[in-house]
Amino acid sequence: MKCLLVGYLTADIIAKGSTNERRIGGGAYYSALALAKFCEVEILTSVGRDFPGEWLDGLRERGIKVKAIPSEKSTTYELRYSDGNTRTLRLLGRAEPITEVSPNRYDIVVLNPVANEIPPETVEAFKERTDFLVADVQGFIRAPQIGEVKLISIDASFLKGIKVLHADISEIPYLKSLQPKDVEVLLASNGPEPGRAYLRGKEYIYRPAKFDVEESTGAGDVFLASFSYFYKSCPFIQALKRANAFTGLFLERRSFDFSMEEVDELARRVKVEKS
Ligand code: INS
Repeated sequence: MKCLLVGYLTADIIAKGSTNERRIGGGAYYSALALAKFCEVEILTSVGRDFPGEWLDGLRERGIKVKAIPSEKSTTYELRYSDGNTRTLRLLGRAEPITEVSPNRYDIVVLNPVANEIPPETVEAFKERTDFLVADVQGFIRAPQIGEVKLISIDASFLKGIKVLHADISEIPYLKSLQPKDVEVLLASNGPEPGRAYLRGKEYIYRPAKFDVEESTGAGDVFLASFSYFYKSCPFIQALKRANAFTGLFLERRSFDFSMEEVDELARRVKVEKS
């Protein structure tokens, strides 16, 4: 299966207490790693000359192809955690917007912007490149200014008709002109707390299995990508349970070194009910 991820690869400065760690990140990065367990994966991004070559080599070593639009700067975020699931975000630098569209067709295209890098026209163009377009809301509603991240309301009607849309529950009010029934599946997650999922507008509540985590970077990105992959081949509720389990195992280990047997075993502990 051929998948394309679109969005910035970032330099993340992860601040916990008095410690700072600098590492590769971005919604496209975490979604790509999740999909690379099952699929052939490409990333369309934009990074600056300062972006560490070994980070890109690390992706290529996992078989992930990277097409990077050259840029003056790279996108850099500071993520300051006050506990495993609570953080504040500061944008420190931003690369060029992604206005290029790949000529090829893909089985899945995941649009996962983090700093307003994907304009609505690019979304429209990608509707022609796949029958399975999925997106994360996060980077569509962040103002692209440097400094503490501020969310902005958008006319989200350009997202109508896509297969899967993911948002944090707190992001939903920023989406104007878009109802749950306007996309096939809407996933509204709430960290470790029960989330809501809508299938063609019909609401379900899911209860993830709980883990104590040190940080939750990439959780939504892994949830969206793994749900999309599972939903391509299994029914909605099973895909939802598996994606919750897959994300839980990733957060517990901060790696993708686990088997589908482990995913399926944990998936049995995820509860989904119609609301
Ligand atoms: C992280 C991660 C998060 C996103 C952050 C990014 O690496 O991808 O999902 O919200 O902006 O820096």
